[in-house]
Amino acid sequence: MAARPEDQVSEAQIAVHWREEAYYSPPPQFIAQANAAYPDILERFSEQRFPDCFKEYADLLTWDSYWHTTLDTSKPPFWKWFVGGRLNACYNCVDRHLRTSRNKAAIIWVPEPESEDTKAITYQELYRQVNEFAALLRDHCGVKTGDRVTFHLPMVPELPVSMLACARLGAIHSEVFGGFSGAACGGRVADSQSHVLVTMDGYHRNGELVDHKVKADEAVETARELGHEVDKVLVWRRNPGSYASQSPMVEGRDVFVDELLPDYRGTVVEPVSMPAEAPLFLMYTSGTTGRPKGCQHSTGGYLAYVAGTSKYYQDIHPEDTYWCAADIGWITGHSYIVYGPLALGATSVMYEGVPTYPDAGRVWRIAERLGVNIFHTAPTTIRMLRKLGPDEPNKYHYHLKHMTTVGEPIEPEVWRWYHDVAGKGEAVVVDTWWQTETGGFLGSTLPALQPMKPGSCGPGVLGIYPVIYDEEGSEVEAGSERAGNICIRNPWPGIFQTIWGQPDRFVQIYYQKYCRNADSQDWRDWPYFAGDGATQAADGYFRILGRVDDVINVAGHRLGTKELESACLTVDEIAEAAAVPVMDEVRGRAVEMYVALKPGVAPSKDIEATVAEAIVREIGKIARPKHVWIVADMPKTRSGKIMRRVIAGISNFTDVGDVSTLANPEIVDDIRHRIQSEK
Ligand code: 6R9
Repeated sequence: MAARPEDQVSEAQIAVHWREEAYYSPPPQFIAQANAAYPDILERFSEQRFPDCFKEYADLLTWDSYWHTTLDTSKPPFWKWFVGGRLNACYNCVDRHLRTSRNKAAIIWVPEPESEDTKAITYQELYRQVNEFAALLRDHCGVKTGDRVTFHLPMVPELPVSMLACARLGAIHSEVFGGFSGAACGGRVADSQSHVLVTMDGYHRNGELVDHKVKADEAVETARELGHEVDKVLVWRRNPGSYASQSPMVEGRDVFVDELLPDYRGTVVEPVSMPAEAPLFLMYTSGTTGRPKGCQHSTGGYLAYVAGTSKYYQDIHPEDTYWCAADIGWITGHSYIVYGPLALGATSVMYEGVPTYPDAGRVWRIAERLGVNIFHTAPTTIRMLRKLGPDEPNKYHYHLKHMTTVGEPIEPEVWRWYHDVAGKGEAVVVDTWWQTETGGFLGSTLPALQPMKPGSCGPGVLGIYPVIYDEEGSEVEAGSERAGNICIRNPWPGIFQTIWGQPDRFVQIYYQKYCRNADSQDWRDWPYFAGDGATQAADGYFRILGRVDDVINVAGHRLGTKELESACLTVDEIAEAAAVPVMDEVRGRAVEMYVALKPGVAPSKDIEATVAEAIVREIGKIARPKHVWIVADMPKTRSGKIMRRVIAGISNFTDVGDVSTLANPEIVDDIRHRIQSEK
């Protein structure tokens, strides 16, 4: 990637630079029981021990045959881990725990209506369900090893069951976040060439029973427009026997899973022994162009990495009740609700609905009732709970030993509420920085060994060696207060393998910018470019400032400016559109859309509303803009590129920089007056 183009918008540009240098120590009770309690672990993962240090993570798994090469770098940057090794991810997450933990809860599911019973699914029960669904996928749908299967499932136990069933067959699952629109799902179905789509009729959220199956129909339609046919739509029912959707079942295409499953009762499907480098799943994320990127994760390296980081960073022990309150539709849920905890044989809690319905005490009530002692969530949830129910935690009797935050920068004052009030001052807090692409954590404190510093994620995690480069590729020194692009110097087992079907784009986006020698097979010449701005303090701790590319992180969800803009352009009246990030008290950042109308079209509130609706239709509710501004024109370069960075500056009342080289500098003041009078 070339130096940042002028027309790119950057979250780091609007980041608030807090200077927080206070340290917090982990409570002694935590240290006494921690999985990583002795500093020798830092030695075991020192740079001199790379890449063999990661064998320690791989040894947490059960292998059908061992690898002969820990890291193969012969085709950079397509790294291969544990080459020659074979294993099955489902076997590792389910079967192997039966011997000791058959009757232990693997998953505890809390449905949204509080009147509905919480469900505990034992490892034995999970084994049965996964086998039966795997048999159905194989025998009814013809799913084979290597096929892709798309899920558009909400937070129900059927989602991990479906994931593990695919893993059992060696099929590649691709879960699309349930809140995404049918159109967004269809685009991903077509990109991954999935012939089977797994969905659910409906689910509970915020007091409503949401009709979800209708989105599957849209998804199939969108995929068809893109030239791809879906053969089968498998519909789980939220309440077997009754149907929660208005959408008609399509003869020959749609089937109710609960009607077919009895045919497979008791069927056992042999787990397929997969090469370590076989893809386990795809997870789509937004990029700098309209086309989402299907991040392809491996079986052996990924599973080893999430098992290892779950053990040392989440500090999961067999007796813990661990709750990661993320959605499985995001990488956090894949790695730290399903694969990491289950690989360790832990009990993983998942819930339906939202943290604030029926009230802001819900989360703490669940923690009390289930005896949750490890809790994982995102700053956006913490901000919301702090705003809506600042004293709620005091009303409930629960004791957390460990809390995590992930997904966005957390402000020091929000961190303190999380630590002091939500955690009652008893828990260690880890701020984990990482990405869909990276499979697992990149930056965090090792909870018993490294003190916490609010607002900083900490140093690189075990075996990860981050560095900050400036635009020219020179290292930015720790303690210099200068911001730059955070990169990772070395490969690690959890790193994604490629962008599905777009290997050139993979190299270009993540490695080209700082590659020192394209002919080199030495990993040292291929730093990973994360796309985040960061600073590093003198103590080595990193502070993440936000994305430096055209990605806006709203409430921890990545949205591409190009996706938002092309959604706007589906509205007839719109000639041009620009999406920019603005600071938001609860969601961290929000999106504002700037649109210019086609000649002769008069501005109106109706058009603003239509634009917002178009975005919800094309992407999903999470992308709904905070504001749609209709402007006379966009600030543009002489070559006609929209200067989003200038608009973001105006919108956030920050410096817009030198605008004298614009083709239309007068528009800057014009837009500024407009915004200032209305904001
Ligand atoms: C796991 C996940 C990745 C982007 C990432 C960065 C931001 C994630 C963060 C954080 C500050 C943290 N991010 N964790 N920023 N502090 N602890 O969130 O993946 O959805 O792909 O988002 O989120 O900007 O580049 P993903």
